Amino acid sequence: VKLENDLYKALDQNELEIYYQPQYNNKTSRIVGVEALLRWNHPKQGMIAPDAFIPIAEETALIVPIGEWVLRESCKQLKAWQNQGFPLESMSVNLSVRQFEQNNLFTMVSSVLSEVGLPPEQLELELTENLIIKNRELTLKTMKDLKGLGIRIAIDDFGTGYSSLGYLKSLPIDTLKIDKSFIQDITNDDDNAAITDTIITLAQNLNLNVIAEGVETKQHVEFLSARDCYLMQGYFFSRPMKAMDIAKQFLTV
Ligand code: G
Ligand code: G
Ligand code: MN
Ligand code: NA
Repeated sequence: VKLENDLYKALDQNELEIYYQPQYNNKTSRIVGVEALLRWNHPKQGMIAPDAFIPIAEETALIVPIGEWVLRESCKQLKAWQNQGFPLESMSVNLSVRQFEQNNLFTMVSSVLSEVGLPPEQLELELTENLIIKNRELTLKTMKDLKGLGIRIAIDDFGTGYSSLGYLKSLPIDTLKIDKSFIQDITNDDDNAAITDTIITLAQNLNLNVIAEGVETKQHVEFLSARDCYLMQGYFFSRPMKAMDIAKQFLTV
């Protein structure tokens, strides 16, 4: 209850902060985009990870104003980096179930994009499989509306949910993000290697982009490269960082 009360004030008191994690194209050795990852700088408890407060934000519906703030701030940040000459092409933003179910989601996203002046195709919204199986009709309609704007849609944590392949095929999806739990063990665990292999092949056959998450070692990079999965995100390349640190580290003038 205490954390919940504090969360009501967090946005107004500027305690929320967005970290950004680079997404690499290992073929061109360039960062193509970043994922926005929310952090809560709690005045007493210090930095709180999203796993500890996103569920509370969902239950209380605070995720709605917080999510809108994340979207606006991250789109503005991408625009700012581009204006500084940093050739990033994409911002990935996580969307939770509660947000996805808001009937003004389309209006909210389109007004943020026009307010910021960001081309819609530079925004990728990450949804989880669990969200898309909740209400099939609403999911399809909402996704089609969003796609109509020109934005891209990624399925996050792919492989950990329960959606069927036939259903996935019917949705306007651009990208599969391979869950980090599969990547973490690919070099020791034959099952995880097989699953990762299968997801990459699935994406390639369905003409979807595929990005591996949780890429931590050179072995991971080699495994993925050998299978032509060249989009990667993980500690091997960079941890999620403050916007300023991203610029310091990667903005070459
Ligand atoms: O950054 P970290 O690895 O701790 O993130 C943990 C989880 O929190 C991830 O599943 C991520 O999708 C989720 N998350 C991070 N930022 C946001 C956000 O802005 N909105 C939502 N809905 N989830 C987020
Ligand atoms: O949105 P999603 O659930 O995919 O969130 C990604 C999470 O994974 C974030 O909490 C981020 O901090 C974390 N993460 C990013 N790269 C790595 C990595 O290489 N290893 C591990 N263990 N976690 C990572
Ligand atoms: Mn994500
Ligand atoms: Na993920």
